[in-house]
Amino acid sequence: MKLLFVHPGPLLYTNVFLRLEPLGLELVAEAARRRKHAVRLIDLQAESQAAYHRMIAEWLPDFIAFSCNYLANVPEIVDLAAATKIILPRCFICVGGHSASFIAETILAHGNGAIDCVLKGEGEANIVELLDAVASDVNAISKVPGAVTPNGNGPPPRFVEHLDDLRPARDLVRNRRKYFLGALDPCASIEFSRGCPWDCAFCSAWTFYGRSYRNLSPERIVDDLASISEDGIFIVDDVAFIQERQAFFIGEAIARKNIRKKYYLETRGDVLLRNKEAFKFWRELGVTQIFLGLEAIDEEGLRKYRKRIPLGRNFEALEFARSLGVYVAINLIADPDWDQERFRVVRDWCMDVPEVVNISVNTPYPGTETWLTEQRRLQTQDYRLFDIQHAVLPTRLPLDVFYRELLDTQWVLYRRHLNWRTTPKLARVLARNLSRGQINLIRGMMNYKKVYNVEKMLADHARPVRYELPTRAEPNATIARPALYIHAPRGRAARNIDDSTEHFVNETRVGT
Ligand code: B12
Ligand code: SF4
Repeated sequence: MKLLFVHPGPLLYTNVFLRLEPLGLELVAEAARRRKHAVRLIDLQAESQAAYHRMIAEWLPDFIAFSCNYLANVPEIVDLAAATKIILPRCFICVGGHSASFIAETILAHGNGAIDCVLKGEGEANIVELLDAVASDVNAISKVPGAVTPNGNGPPPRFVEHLDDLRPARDLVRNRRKYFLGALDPCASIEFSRGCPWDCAFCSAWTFYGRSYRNLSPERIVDDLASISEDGIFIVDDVAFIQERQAFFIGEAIARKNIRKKYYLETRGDVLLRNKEAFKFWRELGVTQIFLGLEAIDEEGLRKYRKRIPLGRNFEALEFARSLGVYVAINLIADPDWDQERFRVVRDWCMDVPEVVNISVNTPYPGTETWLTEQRRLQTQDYRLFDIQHAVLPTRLPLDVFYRELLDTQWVLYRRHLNWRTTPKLARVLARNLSRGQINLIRGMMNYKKVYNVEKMLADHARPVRYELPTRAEPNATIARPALYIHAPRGRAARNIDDSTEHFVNETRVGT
């Protein structure tokens, strides 16, 4: 069959700070290609919808698979599926990915016949069986693990047996130079591990993977890394280097091969402090940027987001990250409940620390525990606003004042850190990128005021809404924790970490 894999268009961030290769979709596409199908991939973060329409009209695919990791992309995917079904009524249309897995039935309903199947969970493990069914036995489609179809649902999705077995189909992406992550321009993505053993209330990374944690082998990682031509590498792991030993194994294998790259990674403050030697080693190997999810700068905030890291430890982690001499970015979560005084305190704090501070807005997502308690408070059910830059919960301040405070804070920070006139290091990086023909970050910076703009944010809220995220109306609706999981939890055995790390996780997690 002719298969087309599609990543939807950019969200707000992508227009300024980063655009990353669709790694998950590349893996699913590779699993399908191994079965000798003709496979193409189009990434609408980097190409236009017109290019998509041209491609389907010329190539006439038999099967189209959309990747829906982000809730905000749901309307775009539903509209594309509907438009495609009119042109290619016999084409089988499937949607998969992180967010689609949590709202599979709803996506089918929005599609109104245009979407034939939502395939939940890890795509590599289940796509092949789906393709076999589509090609030869339509009655088998609804029995494929993870499949949700108008004719019924298959058994729970299966896990990939060995993460080492597949390499992402990086060659299918048409313009790799479009991918960048801040100063790392161009930048490729790589996975060292999958899943997360913690269970933060606002996050669905752990519910998707059933609180499992698996590693890729150092050999597989080095093999993949050696094939990547980009200098910049984004390590997509939710929490990088949870286990010091594993961090050393991978690092030593990379050093032996003499691979030189610049890495960006995301981790937790307590992991950074626990595995200091590993992070020092990785600094030598080329880590240039670390993203720390502090989430809050006060104890009350940390409790609210159920991150059991004492504030003092977080600040200690920050000190340590600074001592590494890497570029540190911090994430804080702005609560819609914030008033002007709270914004002022945060602004002052941000101006006192040398790090780049990223401020996102507290947003409940399906698949999280927060969703269970907060969904009834939503002031909008417009998918497009669920990008953690818009406020979907009621704000204490009038909405326009909230956005003005938020955007003023972001602007102050942006000007301080991303001003090439006052930051000579940045000017050098931009000049170097420019000399190699890489202008993604420069272009993003020029977009800043158009993207982060109060009038535009308010206009986003005023758009007519065609697809609404359904919520449960009962005021005290409770769902048992296991109902949140996409991949069924298999306990300790599914976490490939040593006992001391398991113990450390248990001490720092909050769940039951
Ligand atoms: C890397 C990452 C990013 C990258 C994006 C990479 C990219 N281009 O896809 C960056 C840093 C840009 C990013 C940004 C954001 N992210 Co993000 N991100 C992640 C993260 C940590 C890992 C994703 C990843 O690459 N995993 C590795 C690959 C191999 O897995 P995968 O992509 O999930 O693909 C697998 C399955 O999903 C499935 N699959 C995927 N596509 C398809 C398609 C088909 C047809 C099928 C069958 C299966 C399938 O199979 C794949 C292989 O197993 C996830 C958390 C997580 N663990 O999933 C959050 C996550 C997806 N992000 C999240 C959010 C909120 C965001 C942001 C809105 C805010 C933010 N700052 O984090 C922005 C907006 C994104 C944008 N487009 O502008 C939320 C999603 C919430 C939601 N329900 O919408 C997540 C779940 C994190 C969380 N804390 O809850 N993100
Ligand atoms: S540590 Fe918490 S926020 Fe981070 S990925 Fe794990 S569960 Fe999500």
